[in-house]
Amino acid sequence: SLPFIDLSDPHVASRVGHACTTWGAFQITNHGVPSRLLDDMEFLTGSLFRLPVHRKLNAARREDGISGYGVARIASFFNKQMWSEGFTVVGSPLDDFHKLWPVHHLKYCEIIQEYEEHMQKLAAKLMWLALGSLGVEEKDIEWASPGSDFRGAQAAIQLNHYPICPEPDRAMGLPAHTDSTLMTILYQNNTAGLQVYRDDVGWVTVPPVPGSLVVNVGDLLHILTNGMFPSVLHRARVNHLQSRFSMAYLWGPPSDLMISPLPKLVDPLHPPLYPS
Ligand code: AKG
Repeated sequence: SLPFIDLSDPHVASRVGHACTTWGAFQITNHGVPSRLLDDMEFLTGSLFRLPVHRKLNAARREDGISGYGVARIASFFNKQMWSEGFTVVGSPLDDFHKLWPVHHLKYCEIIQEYEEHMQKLAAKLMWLALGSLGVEEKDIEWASPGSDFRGAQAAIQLNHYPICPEPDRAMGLPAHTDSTLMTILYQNNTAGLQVYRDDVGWVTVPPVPGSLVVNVGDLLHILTNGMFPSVLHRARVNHLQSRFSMAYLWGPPSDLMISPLPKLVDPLHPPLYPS
């Protein structure tokens, strides 16, 4: 099954490195994100998707928009029906949230902001654990600043809702895809649905463990590590008993930065798999 890593484990760096190399994904506990905040996020997500459709459409994603209500952005890559609805937050959700909840929007903005702050720190920490396991240091990454932060990193929060589906075997919540991020940190509520793929074992369900988070290697980290870390193929299944929510923190580099294999991870035995 997918590696389950306690971030307070003294061998955490090698565990994260091993999970990134073998699966491109893992689950974490003791990650420092308060469970009260995860509950708040779940509450926010539930309240959002339970709004009447006409209210949700007030905050609909415009055709070229990256934020707002509508099918997940990745949807445009797929020509398949998806049994889900999504809402993407990029930057301040104030305008959209005001349209959704004319009265309570400020409270929800605060929750999102607090979540974003925790996720940003956690993403940087996981990134250093993962890259550190390959011997990569701060000086090897131009956009890393002292103190281990990543300058100008871009993030989005993708909220997903998978309603009860009468014929779950004939539908998919989200079809198989890899994330185009550096890293994705996902919180799933207590309904199973997420599956990850590995060639030798096929599709594996990632069981929801209360309070834990799932971390996925995205395409850009795959490129940055010159293929050392695979970006994990994953999908979300639906079921006929319970609806399901998930909250993905999509984390990437500054949007104008070109990502190529780190010179440190390129040598005659490991020629660059991608152009620099
Ligand atoms: C995504 O938002 O890209 C996901 O893959 C979500 C997966 C899930 O809902 O478990």
